[in-house]
Amino acid sequence: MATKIVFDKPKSMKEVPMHYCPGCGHGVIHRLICEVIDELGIREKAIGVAPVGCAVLAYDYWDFDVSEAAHGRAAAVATGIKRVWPDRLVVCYQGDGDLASIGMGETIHAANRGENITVIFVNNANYGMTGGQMAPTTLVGQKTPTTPQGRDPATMGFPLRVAEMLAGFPAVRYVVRTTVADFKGIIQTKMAIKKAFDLQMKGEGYTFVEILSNCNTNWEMSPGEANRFILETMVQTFPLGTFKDERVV
Ligand SMILES: Cc1ncc(C[n+]2csc(CCOP(=O)(O)OP(=O)(O)O)c2C)c(N)n1
Repeated sequence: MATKIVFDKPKSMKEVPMHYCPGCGHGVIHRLICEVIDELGIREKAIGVAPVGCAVLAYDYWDFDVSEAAHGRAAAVATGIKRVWPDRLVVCYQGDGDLASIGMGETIHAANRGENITVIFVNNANYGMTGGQMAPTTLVGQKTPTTPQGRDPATMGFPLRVAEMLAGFPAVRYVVRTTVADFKGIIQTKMAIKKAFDLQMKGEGYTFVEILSNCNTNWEMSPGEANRFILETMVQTFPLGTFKDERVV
C-alpha cells in the first residue's frame, strides 16, 4: 500500500536545521510564511528582506529570493525592491530592536507612504541576538541586562505599541497583532499572514503583522513558561487583535 503523506515541509522551506534556541517562535513564523507562500502559489514571485537580529540567517531557511538589509533598514530596502518589481510579493521580517529602535524612521515613513509591502514584526520584548537588552517593546518592570531593576518608565519610557501607532496612518491598509504562543495563535497568525500577502498581491497597500513571540533563553524561562508569560502578561501591554482593516486612501 502506498504511503500517504499527511504532513510535510513547505516547498518554500529549505531542508536544513535551524540555529534558533529550542522553543523560540522564529522557526514557527518562518514556516508559516513558507506555508502561505506555497498555498498562494507565489514562490517564484516572493522576495524576503531579512533583518539583523536572531533571524539574520532567514535566507538560509527560505527557499525563495531574499535580500539582507542593514540593521533597521528593511523597509527602505523593501521599498526599493517593490517599486522596481511591483508584481512581486515583498516581505520584511524584523525584530523589535531592528524595527522599533534603529529602524523606526524607515518603519514610520514606509507605512506613512503606504508602500505596498508586508512587514512581519516579531515582538519578543528584547534584543534577542545580542543578549536580551531592553528594546522599545520591553515591558514595564521587565528585567533585562540593561534594566537590571526592571524597566522604569520614568527614565526609560513606556513600551512602544507599534501596531496601534501605525494603524493611525491613513495610507496603512491592514494592521494586526497575533501570537505564536499557542495553537490558536499560530492558526490566527497564519490567517493574518495570508490576508496580508493576499492584500499586497492585490495592490491594496501597506500591511503589518505584529507577532508576539517568546525569547525563552533571555527571559530565563522554559519554553512553556515563556509562552504562558506571553498569554498571561505580555498581552496586557500588547493586546491581540486587528487594529485596522480598511482602505482609506
Ligand atoms: C548598525 C548596527 N547596530 C547594532 C548592531 C548589533 N545588533 C545585532 S542584532 C541586534 C538586536 C536585534 O534585536 P531584535 O531586532 O529585537 O531581534 P531578535 O534578535 O530579538 O530577533 C543588534 C543591536 C548591528 N548589527 N548593526
